[in-house]
Amino acid sequence: MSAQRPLVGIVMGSESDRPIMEEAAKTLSRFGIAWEITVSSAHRSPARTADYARTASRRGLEVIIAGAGWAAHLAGSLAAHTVLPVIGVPLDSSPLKGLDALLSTVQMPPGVPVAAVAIGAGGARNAAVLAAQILALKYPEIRKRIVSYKKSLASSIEKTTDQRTLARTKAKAKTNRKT
Ligand code: RP5
Repeated sequence: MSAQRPLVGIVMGSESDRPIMEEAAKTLSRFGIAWEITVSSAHRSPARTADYARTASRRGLEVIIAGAGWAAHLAGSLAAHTVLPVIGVPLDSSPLKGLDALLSTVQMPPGVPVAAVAIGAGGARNAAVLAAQILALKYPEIRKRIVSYKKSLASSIEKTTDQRTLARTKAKAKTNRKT
């Protein structure tokens, strides 16, 4: 795998989505996966969106992550024009706080799936992890990084639990000394 060739295309509906969608980019970088990022809107620039999806595979992309808010049709529009897997990130940019985007992203008609993740920054991060897991089927070095990422998640939970248990034991010992 070349470190330089983008394997994941991140598309967002508006420049205003960038701070959230950068979470996906940061996470991909942590896995050593090259990415590209651009703005395209299913509603405001439909031709650009269709063109991006139609040319994605021949440009070397293997997964697309699409983040949009309001009636979010970006991920679905991209999925309609490519055979690549598309992961949709619903964004909280409307008065409905992303619930509209969640339903628009996840409720794709049978035959044209979008893998919808959680609303907002957590979803953007998960989209990158899911993209990495898809790529790991083909690239053993990405698989290794996911295995160690999973181990680090587990040990961070164990560490917190151990620290809490230790604090409780100390507090109990202190109370016992007083009585
Ligand atoms: C959506 O509308 C975009 O994905 C963005 O979340 C939202 C608002 O866009 P702007 O009006 O800030 O450009 O299409």
